[in-house]
Amino acid sequence: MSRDDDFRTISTFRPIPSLALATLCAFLDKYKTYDYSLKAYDVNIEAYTTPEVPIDTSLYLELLTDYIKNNEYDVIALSAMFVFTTKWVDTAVKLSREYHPKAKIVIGGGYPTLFPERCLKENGVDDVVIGEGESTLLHILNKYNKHKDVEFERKYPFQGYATKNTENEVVLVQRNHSVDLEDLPYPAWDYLNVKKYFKNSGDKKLPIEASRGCPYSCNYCCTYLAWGKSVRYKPVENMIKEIVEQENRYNKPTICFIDDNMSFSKKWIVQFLTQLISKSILLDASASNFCVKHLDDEVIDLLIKAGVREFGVAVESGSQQMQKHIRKNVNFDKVREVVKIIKSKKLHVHICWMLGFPNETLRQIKSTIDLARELRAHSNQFMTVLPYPGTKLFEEAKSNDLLMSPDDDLDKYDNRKCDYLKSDEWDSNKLREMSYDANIEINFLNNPCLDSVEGRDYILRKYEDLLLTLPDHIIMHISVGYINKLKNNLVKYEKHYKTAAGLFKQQPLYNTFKKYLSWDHNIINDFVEYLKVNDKEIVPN
Ligand code: B12
Repeated sequence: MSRDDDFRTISTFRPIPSLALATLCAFLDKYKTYDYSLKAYDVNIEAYTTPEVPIDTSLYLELLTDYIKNNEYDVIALSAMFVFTTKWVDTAVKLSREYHPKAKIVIGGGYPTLFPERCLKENGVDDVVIGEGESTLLHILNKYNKHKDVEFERKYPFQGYATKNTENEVVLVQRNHSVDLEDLPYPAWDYLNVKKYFKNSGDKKLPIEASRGCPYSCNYCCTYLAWGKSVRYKPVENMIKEIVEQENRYNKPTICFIDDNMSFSKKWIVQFLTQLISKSILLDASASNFCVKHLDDEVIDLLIKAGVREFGVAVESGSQQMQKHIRKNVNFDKVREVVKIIKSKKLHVHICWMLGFPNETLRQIKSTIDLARELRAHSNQFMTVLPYPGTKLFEEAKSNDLLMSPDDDLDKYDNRKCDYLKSDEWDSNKLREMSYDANIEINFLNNPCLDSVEGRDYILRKYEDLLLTLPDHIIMHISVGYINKLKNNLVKYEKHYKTAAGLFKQQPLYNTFKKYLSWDHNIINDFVEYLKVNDKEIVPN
């Protein structure tokens, strides 16, 4: 785990296998009419070393060097999801030019979709795929091989890319069609080292997509640039077959639906879930990114019956004004209704929140925390706003001179840091403190799971898992100790309270966690009492 000065910003990045790679390989295998062989390599999943800990990103350089050096190829196709992967694109391009000077380099994914010119001019790739990649990649490979496939071109015109002409000028070709999701073969997971990922990460997650596209215009999101604004679905039968195939091949993996808005079409989701249930296919699934506008009693019921045990809704702000400003326009009464339904059915609800929008006032940030406090979801993610380059929010911040650093340094736009925006009312320290305080209070000290025996057992398992990733999280140790005490498991109670007391000796941990000992909460009071009775002093070394 990379340890920076501040415990609160430790990276817990745990990627899952790349659906882009599996989907692209499957598509090429199915539609290519020129013979070439394919290999895929997912640096993220190769960088897992031990179960339960986040990936070791310091291995990227070694992994990329070994792979590029030791493989022969004519074309290397890079997938770069985030803008801050730009430095790794540079590395891969440099290595490829060094070891395979004749090989072509093509790139696709979120970063090139937003910055095609930059990829050509600064990263030095040969061709860029903008947005949906399947058909365009096939066209580019046909171009490199001087191969013509008239039938394929008729079905999917060669569009959605950027390249350089003979004068070295950038040429952009817009896309005015989308891939028919009915044409997508099942992702070719065999190309990736999925079993090694299961073993090394201790996770068993595989992503799956049912749809592409989102009709909304939330100003912090730019997913519509890749997928368009209309929502397209895979046919229900194909989804079911894909799930069955994955379940059989990988012995019931945890299926993660990655759709931006899976329940947008009530007709589709009801059909899909009803068929799953009627075929007795019980998922072990998580589903994120639901929009409360498209959740109701019937859909939630079906999700539970199909095996979805935990799912996330994105509310983002508790200020109605801010909801309007970010163009999310969620109605809080609808949020309250949905959370109530989910909780009444004993389903775990996770809510995503964003703190620190451009020009957001402290009062508005507090309204967000107040709404989270009121809703008492089982878990909440309080993220400070990352003005993602390419979004309207980024443009707004830039034109209002609110960006902290020059926008051409995409490396800086990593998540978890808070130093992006200027404000008269808050700075990055204040924001980090507010979001961490909200996290400690709402996720730990007032977690609704604490109210019942089953709830406590459930959260105990979660915390024990999380402690493998964050072994120095003092409040988590105190919470685990407290729950064990309620369960009359006194050995474990002592062990975790003792560990918590010991961890306070480390200055950075003391700086982060000491303040919470003055908060008036059952869990804290019990721990403070333990310190008193055992004559333990909290002083850093
Ligand atoms: C799964 C996921 C993650 C996973 C990471 C992925 C993984 N492998 O583990 C996790 C949960 C860790 C994650 C984290 C984050 N994520 Co995320 N995530 C997604 C999500 C939900 C699905 C991605 C996916 O698999 N899509 C399906 C595949 C098929 O699509 P694809 O990857 O885009 O690939 C297609 C094309 O891009 C292209 N393509 C891709 N690669 C290549 C390569 C070549 C050669 C070619 C030709 C084409 C090509 O073709 C593919 C098929 O059409 C997307 C939303 C979405 N619906 O896409 C957000 C999304 C990618 N995430 C986003 C963000 C902002 C983040 C965070 C920064 C959030 C935060 N503030 O913390 C973090 C950053 C993590 C980090 N590194 O620190 C944004 C990215 C914005 C952008 N680039 O436009 C998205 C779009 C969500 C959104 N709506 O804003 N994320």
